[in-house]
Amino acid sequence: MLKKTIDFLCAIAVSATLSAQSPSEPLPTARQLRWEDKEFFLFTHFGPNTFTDLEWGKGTEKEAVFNPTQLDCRQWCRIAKAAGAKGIIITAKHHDGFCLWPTKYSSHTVAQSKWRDGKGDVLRELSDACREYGLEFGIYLSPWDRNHPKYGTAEYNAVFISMMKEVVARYGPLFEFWWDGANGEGPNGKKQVYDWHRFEQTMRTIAPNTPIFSDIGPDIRWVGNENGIAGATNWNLLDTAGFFRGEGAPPTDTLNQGNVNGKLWLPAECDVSIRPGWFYHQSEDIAVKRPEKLFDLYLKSVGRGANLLLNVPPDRRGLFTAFDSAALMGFRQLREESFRSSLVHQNGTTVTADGVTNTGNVSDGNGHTYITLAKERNIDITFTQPTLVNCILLQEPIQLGQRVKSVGVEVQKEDGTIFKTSATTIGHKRIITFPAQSARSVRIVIRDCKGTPLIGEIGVYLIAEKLVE
Ligand code: FUL
Ligand code: CA
Repeated sequence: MLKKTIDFLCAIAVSATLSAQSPSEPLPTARQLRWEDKEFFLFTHFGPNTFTDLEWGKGTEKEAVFNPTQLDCRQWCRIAKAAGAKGIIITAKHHDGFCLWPTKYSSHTVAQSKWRDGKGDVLRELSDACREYGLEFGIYLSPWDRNHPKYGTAEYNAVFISMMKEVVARYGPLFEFWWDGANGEGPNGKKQVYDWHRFEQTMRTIAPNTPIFSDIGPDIRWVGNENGIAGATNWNLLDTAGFFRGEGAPPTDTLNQGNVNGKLWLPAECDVSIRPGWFYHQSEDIAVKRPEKLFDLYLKSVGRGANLLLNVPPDRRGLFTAFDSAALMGFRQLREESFRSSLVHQNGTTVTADGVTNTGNVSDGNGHTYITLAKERNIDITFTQPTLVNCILLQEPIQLGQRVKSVGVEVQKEDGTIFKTSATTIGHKRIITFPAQSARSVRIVIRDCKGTPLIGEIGVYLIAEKLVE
């Protein structure tokens, strides 16, 4: 509770320095705000499945199967960094129970494998490499464990807690901790009754700044699918009362869209793999998603106010393949080319809104500085000459809550007619694309909003036609 209060006060302090606008609750904590600004990071699934060609290992695999021949986490980081990802989250332990670090609490780990004579530690290597490359480091730890002898008994909860403590102490600080909702049977044929309450308390005590992901948070929610697609309407708000992780989770469309009047701030994370599977399978080398597909997912995740967690699995060498790396570089290039320069910065372009004097706040590249639309709810971007546009980027200053329910875009065309399109929520970011129009001006109209509309950023772009739906 004390922690919640402190986080709340931090969020208020951030907003107070920017303006005296009153917040629209619920608000993100400082822990969530930091996370939301990261937007795009990598997931990586690695373990015995990489070598057995499975997606869900049985837990009976011999430790010797785990034997990458050229493991190099610095190679993963170089590629992640070059792709513009802000961090990497790794499956420290997947459902098969194999631990990528030499834990004291299991005998099914890298220490029992032949890899580096049992002296290897993937988490050590990756966390060090992330720090070296200026990337964030995060951990996925599956509660479901098909190997651990204690799984399916009350004692397993203490094992899981010890593992969490161990990885946080050894490899932290972590920018995200990932709890998978899957809960199947273990070696004794029983399902575990997870002590989520203790798990949560433990994490809050040992890693108060680390946001936790699960179906229903407490900090980050699942988006309801594994396709990387957030709802076209996406509230950072959710009601979780009466729901649980796993089978008792809210309906997937609720997770996908959030609740307009939800009581908790719970932003969505879109987890999706660059390949059909989560783990590496050679047969899927030909099915790596193309840069255009990744860009489309970016529009449907980050461009709908969620974050994108893109899985890139290392192969049996322990390296990202050239297929994945090429796709990531192409993806980076498409984002860069598209969003390099906003036409709002084009010479002579003006931004006007009735009663607003600080319109520079919507084009300073900082989503947290904003303008207040206290009178008219229109913002006009006027060019000195007809300008081709097909993409609008909007942001709300979410430190003061999420407000906009409906937004219109009206392009005053060179021929005097008006092209209209619209979207619903904005939140952290909204990217709207449409067929290119020759514009004299663009009007943003806030049609429906909870309280006074606040707009943090407006970007206007002409992106490659093949990227526009
Ligand atoms: C799911 C797991 O069952 C998959 O194997 C994968 O790890 C995915 C990210 O989460 O619940
Ligand atoms: Ca701004």
